[in-house]
Amino acid sequence: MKIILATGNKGKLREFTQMCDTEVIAFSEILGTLDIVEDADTFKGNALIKARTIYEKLESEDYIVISDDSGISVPLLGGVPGIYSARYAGEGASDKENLYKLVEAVKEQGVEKTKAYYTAAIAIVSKYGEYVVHGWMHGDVLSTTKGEKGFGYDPMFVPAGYDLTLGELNDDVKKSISHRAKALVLAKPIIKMMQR
Ligand code: ITT
Repeated sequence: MKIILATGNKGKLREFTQMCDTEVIAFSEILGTLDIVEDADTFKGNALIKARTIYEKLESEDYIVISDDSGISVPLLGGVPGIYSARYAGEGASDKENLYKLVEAVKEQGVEKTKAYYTAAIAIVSKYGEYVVHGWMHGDVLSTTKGEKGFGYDPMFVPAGYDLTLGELNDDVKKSISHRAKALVLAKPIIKMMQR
């Protein structure tokens, strides 16, 4: 069974491709571009919406669809942007616009850094059913950005136990500790079970 990734986010696609031992195909290669309305109020709900939508559109039992709904939460700001991370600076905002809006919000609090965490919900949908697993990465967000690696909010995020941002750290570090990597560890046995 082929694994289809229900994401249009190039950063996620790159990370999944690096972390999966088997081939993963972006849904756009089969279905082209699709606008999926993510109107649930949890990461889990939105991950399920994405995986189910793509699975139904593929109209074949030969696929395992995996999706990722993720975001960053800053407790000092009441948990913002959370599930709204992709549209924090408005509908259709770029990664950079979202990043700089969060940098400004942290700056307005008069601090140089504050606690934050990333959440990832990965949904796995196939003829064998629907599953959702989660992973988290804790650390600090800064009132500035450093480095260009990763994507999204990575240039302002310092993982717990490190002194550099994910924008500065080697890709291998993120692969070993990220919210997405941790959720994928839980997703892999489910995917393997479906492939048997
Ligand atoms: P898909 O729905 O097509 O997968 P998306 O970018 O809209 O793509 P989400 O709705 O899950 O995905 O929004 C996630 C946002 O959270 C993403 O746009 C980033 O801004 C941020 N984010 C999630 N994981 C991240 C990571 O590992 N590093 C940096 N930012 C991340």
